[in-house]
Amino acid sequence: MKIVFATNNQNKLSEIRNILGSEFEIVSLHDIGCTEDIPETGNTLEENALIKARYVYNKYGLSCFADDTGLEVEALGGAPGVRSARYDGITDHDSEANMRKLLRELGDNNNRKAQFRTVIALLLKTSNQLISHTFEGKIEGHIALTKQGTAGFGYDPLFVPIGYQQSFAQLGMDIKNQISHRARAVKQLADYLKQLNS
Ligand code: ITT
Repeated sequence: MKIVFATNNQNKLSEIRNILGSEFEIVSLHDIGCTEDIPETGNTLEENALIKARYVYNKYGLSCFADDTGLEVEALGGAPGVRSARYDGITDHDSEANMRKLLRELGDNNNRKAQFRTVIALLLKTSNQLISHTFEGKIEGHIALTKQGTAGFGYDPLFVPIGYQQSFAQLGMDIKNQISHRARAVKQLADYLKQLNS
């Protein structure tokens, strides 16, 4: 099955291709000639995932899915959450600046509990209808005192998943892709698509 993954984030793309395997042909925005930065104007992860999927479906008429992910830190009332990409408030997608701000905001707070949450919105074109569905995956953990490791992307050097002593950036892609928020949401997406196909 061929389906567009509406993302400009190459790290997400390779994670999802790796998790879904060869049964699905995942085409990127770049592959369909979409170079726009789709505005994420929603107030929730769900809204933003749907905005991105709808943008591609309306413009290209192709089945697609989009993922919006947030890091939710308990002591910060769930921030950065839906604002994870632009948490430092100055530049979009500057992971180093975002991580510096997160460590600054948390200071020496003992409550470092956090979770990553991914919402995937799917818009699937069938012969007679448009199917819309969302899937959610999360993983709990905590925010380390300092950055650890170099693998992964975004906040991975700061996030230690529950049951582990190392950050996602130390654990590496193979372990992250077995347990992560995105892996859990993608597993539901894959099960749903397989059951539709059968
Ligand atoms: P899209 O093109 O898919 O929108 P994006 O990078 O804007 O890509 P999100 O809005 O979903 O992605 O994610 C917000 C930020 O959260 C993102 O820029 C990363 O810094 C961070 N992030 C997302 N998924 C992550 C993960 O698995 N591990 C660490 N950080 C992550």
